[in-house]
Amino acid sequence: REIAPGAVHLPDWLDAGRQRHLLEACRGWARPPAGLRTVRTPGGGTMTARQVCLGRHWYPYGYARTVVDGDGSPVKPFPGRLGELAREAVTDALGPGAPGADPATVYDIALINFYDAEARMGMHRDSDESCDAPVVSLSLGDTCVFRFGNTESRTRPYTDVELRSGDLFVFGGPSRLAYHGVPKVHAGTAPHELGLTGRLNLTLRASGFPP
Ligand code: MD5
Ligand code: FE
Repeated sequence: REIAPGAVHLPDWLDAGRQRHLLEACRGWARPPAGLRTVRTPGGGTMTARQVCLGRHWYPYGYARTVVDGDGSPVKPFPGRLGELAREAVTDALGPGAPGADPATVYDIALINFYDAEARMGMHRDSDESCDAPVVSLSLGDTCVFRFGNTESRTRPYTDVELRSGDLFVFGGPSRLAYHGVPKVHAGTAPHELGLTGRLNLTLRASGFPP
């Protein structure tokens, strides 16, 4: 389950009840104002996964307090219980002494990506935060192929991992700035009782920004 130094995959970390609960919360956050939006890239393209943010609004390539590229509304607050969930995740994946498991690390941003059957995410690095605490990733719904690469380039070597509903992935240490992407979503593989068509991924991040 250690895919690379600092990159730990814990399959089936959320039980069915916690998955349902988290999905319901995400559906609420996805509603306007400051709800789900299509991300437009500076080159004139659009991202195929649609996104909603809590705490701070991510747009290529920075963070804002309002939905600067959408309805202009203030971003929904980052709920304290997501901070507790992040600490629990880092502790389970990397141990109680790991950076990010301590109360001094403030998790304050959630990015939630909704993928339909055709959605993809190209190889990229997450480098818009000012804090090197681990990123916590939770997956719900359809299984995807997650491509975990290297810190030098978007190309090989990389490792493909299947992320399923309920899986936790924690990216810390030397893996924090690795290239990664989602080349494929396997449509129709979500647990039937969850009631989700497609895939949802929630990432929890510590920005390192002043409050
Ligand atoms: C997803 N999301 O499945 C992925 C999972 C994103 C994003 O990539 O930016 O919203 S989170 C993957 C991630 C985050 C930080 C570091 C690394 C992977 N990594 O070092 O591989 O929607
Ligand atoms: Fe990313």
